Amino acid sequence: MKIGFIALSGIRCMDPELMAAGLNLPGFVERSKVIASLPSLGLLTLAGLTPEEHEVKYVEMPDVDAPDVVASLPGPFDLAVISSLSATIKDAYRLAARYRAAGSRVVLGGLHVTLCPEEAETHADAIVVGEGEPVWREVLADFSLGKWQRRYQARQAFDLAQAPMPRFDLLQIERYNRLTVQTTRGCPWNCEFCAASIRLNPRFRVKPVEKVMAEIRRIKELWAAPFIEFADDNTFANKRHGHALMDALTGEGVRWFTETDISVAEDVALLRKMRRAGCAQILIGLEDPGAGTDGLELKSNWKARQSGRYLDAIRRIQDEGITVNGCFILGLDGHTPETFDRMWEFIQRSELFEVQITVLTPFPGTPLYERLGREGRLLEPGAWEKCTLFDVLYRPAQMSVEQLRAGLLGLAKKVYAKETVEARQRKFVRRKMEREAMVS
Ligand code: B12
Repeated sequence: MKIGFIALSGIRCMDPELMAAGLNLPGFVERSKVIASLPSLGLLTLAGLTPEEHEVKYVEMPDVDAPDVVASLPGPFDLAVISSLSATIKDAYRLAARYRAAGSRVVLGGLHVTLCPEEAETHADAIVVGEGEPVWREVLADFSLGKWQRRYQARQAFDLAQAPMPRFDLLQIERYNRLTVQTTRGCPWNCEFCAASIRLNPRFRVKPVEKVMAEIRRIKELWAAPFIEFADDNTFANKRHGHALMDALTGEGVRWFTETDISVAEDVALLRKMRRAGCAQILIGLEDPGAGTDGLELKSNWKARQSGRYLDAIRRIQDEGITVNGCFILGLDGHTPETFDRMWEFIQRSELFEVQITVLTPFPGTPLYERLGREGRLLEPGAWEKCTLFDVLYRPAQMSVEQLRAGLLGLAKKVYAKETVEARQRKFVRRKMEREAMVS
């Protein structure tokens, strides 16, 4: 078969005022420029599992309604394979309809399809719920024979020791300024709002270090000194794996960025290894530096138990020369119109190198979505295109929707003002120089 792996790329925000304020991704235009071009690792992974008898192509599609796409769909393909996030699912459905009208079969999978399978099923020949690897060869074999199921779903969590090599070679490498590699899947915590890989499968797993290194070396064959983003939810949740990974990465000449939790601050030896192994920055979901985190993490209220230590933990990480991108969520149930000033004061005191502020987002299929639904607080159920982390989709507990929007915008203008950003970054550099002077 001729198979097209189609990624709906780019970033989204539906609120024009926020968009104009440059809030269209983690709050800062620079990072949005950097990461907006990341490829779909899910599709590259499935391409890596696709038997050689098939002809495969990877297509990035930033705008499914662009005149050139409408005039001439990339292809023709016997099978169009489309990945889904909530914000772009309606684009995916329109595209699927066009491919089907043109005679291609369409398979849909990914996070949104997993969270809303009944809806997705009406837009495709087949859907895959959950992780793709365990069922992908069966899907292809069935389509090759012309007899497939409407829905495929893995029975158990995929063993990352069996992970295929993603087909990085299908990419036009020069289009990208970083590439993704996955080192872990899932997260040991269960935050009410989380719409990432714990929704594909709740089990936290690590990929064997030698597999990760093989992927990195494969990338280096295509791009000598790459910048890598680990497509993980919590890279250092398993400290033993983290240490082993850092030992293996040291000396590879790779710079990288990742997401993890605040517990890295407790392991200074790991932080030192991370720095030596090329860590450029870590992103940490702090969510709120105070009482706002209460009840957020559903297993053991872990985040609420950490939040009192944030200042010290940030200092400890940054003192090891690793910059922290601290992420805060606005609109939690404990938040009032006064919260924005409290956040601002904390951000200033924290000396965080980078900051990301987003609005609480009820992604479908999350415990948060269920709860807000039960409480009658969802404003536009089904407006998946607004699941961008910047658009307000629910009625906050202690303020109006407009107060939340205005508070987000006001805080963003302060946090991302050129002089504030520069001052934050200067502080990091100054402290680094002071430390180095003390050592020498
Ligand atoms: C890298 C990344 C991006 C990249 C690349 C996105 C892409 N095309 O994959 C970029 C920067 C473009 C991006 C953009 C956005 N992102 Co993003 N991103 C991530 C990140 C950090 C990693 C995703 C990843 O690579 N996972 C690893 C791969 C292997 O997993 P996977 O893609 O899910 O694929 C597996 C399965 O889902 C399945 N599968 C996937 N697709 C298909 C298709 C078929 C046919 C089949 C059979 C199986 C299958 O098989 C794969 C292997 O098991 C996650 C957060 C995280 N830490 O996970 C957020 C995340 C996915 N992003 C998110 C969001 C909100 C966005 C944006 C809306 C932000 C914005 N405001 O613009 C945009 C929308 C992009 C778009 N155009 O659709 C949310 C999505 C939540 C949701 N349920 O929808 C996440 C979870 C972050 C969060 N804070 O919640 N993102």
